[in-house]
Amino acid sequence: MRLRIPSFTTTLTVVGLILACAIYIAAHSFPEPPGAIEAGEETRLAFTDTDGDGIYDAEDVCPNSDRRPTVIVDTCNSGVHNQLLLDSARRGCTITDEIALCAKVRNREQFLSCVVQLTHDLKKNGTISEKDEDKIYSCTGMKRYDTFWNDTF
Ligand SMILES: [Ca+2]
Repeated sequence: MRLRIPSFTTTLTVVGLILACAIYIAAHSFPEPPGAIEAGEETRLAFTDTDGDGIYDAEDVCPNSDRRPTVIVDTCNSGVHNQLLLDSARRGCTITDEIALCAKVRNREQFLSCVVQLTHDLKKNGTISEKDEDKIYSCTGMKRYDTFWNDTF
């Protein structure tokens, strides 16, 4: 019996068919995960500014900012200008957004500590003055530091 060696063209065709099958199976084995962003959706997000603060949603840490003109702490109007923050961690958030974020903690102690940290940062980078800080503290029921630890807890 003679062993017949397949021609180069036959080998190439068989390899091609196997490759085509492998590609077809691979393409259909991994369905798109639910909630994946379609290309068109990505483009829409990139150029959408839901809260109209001038920062596109894709780059906005707070795409639905509270843009009322003054800083509101719960129902208290501090009278402090509710500025839009532009540093990378808070880009597109307002001061009111940040205070609302502070409120998402377990207890009042954590809330006040978060507000103190926030106003410290804002005062340090020149966004608010010490007077502004006092007005925000006043809305939280908190007094300046020396009395803060004694009166609040
Ligand atoms: Ca925003």
